[in-house]
Amino acid sequence: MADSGRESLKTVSFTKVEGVGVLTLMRADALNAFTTEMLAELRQVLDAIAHNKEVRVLIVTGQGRAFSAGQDLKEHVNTGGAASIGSHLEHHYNPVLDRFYHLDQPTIAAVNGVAAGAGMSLALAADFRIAAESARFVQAFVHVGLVPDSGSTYLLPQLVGLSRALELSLLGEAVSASDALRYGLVNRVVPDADLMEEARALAARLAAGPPVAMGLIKRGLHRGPERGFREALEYEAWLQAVAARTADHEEGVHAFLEKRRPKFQGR
Ligand code: T3D
Repeated sequence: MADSGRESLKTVSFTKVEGVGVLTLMRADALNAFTTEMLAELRQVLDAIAHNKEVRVLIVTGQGRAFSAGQDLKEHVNTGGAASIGSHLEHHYNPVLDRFYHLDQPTIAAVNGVAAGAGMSLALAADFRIAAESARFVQAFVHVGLVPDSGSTYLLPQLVGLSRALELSLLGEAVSASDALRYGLVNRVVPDADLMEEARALAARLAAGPPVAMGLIKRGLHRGPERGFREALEYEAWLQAVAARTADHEEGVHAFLEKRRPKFQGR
């Protein structure tokens, strides 16, 4: 993969080292705002990653001083796209967010700067968020007369609670990295200069984990809140049956008994 077609990518870049993929939004001049072209390239790369077991963990970050400013509002003005925003979301944003959120691999948003609108939604859809001290989070939608999209209505209340989600969405105020940590929006805040090093260190830990079980853990926790307790118990039993059939489960048990670190193979 994921390297396939890489040479033709213009608005994002993808690299992979020792099982850790790094997907970088590359429109620094426009604060990495999403254009239709960028969304298509994100979809292309994420589709490839989803089928590439060599990518054990994915880090998403932005080039320059922003993570992403959300939809490129200049593209809307230039193309008159505002008339069909619903359809634009369905065809261009939703497949990207859906793919990213449902990747079996653990994902980390390394939020290097401002994350606004759908840019914030993308960060929320990651499994981990590490924020640089200078990062900010803005539910900017309300400022342009729109509603939160790209998964924010689903993910934001889960992360910060309904009351805070309403406050952030209705006021659209920028949330500092330290407040984001206090609200439970991010997992940790690190000095700007250390962001990628910290993200890679976390990714390396995750890359050593059992990939099949981690994918199943994500499925269980994603679906848990949508199910009643009885259904959750049944789903857990099904997920556990799948995990228990893997060689990695056997390896984990042997490693424990032999008092050594497990070496997981992803099968
Ligand atoms: O399908 C659909 O289309 C609907 C999907 C909607 C999803 C959405 O994401 S809607 C929300 C869109 N995003 C926004 O409304 C955010 C707009 N930007 C801002 O509020 C601020 O720029 C930021 C809070 C992100 C950063 O503020 P600051 O002070 O650090 O930077 P700035 O000076 O405002 O912006 C710097 C430049 O980036 C500036 O260009 P210039 O004047 O230097 O030529 C600015 O216009 C440009 N820029 C920032 N955000 C966008 C943008 N250009 C295009 N689109 C943007 N979203």
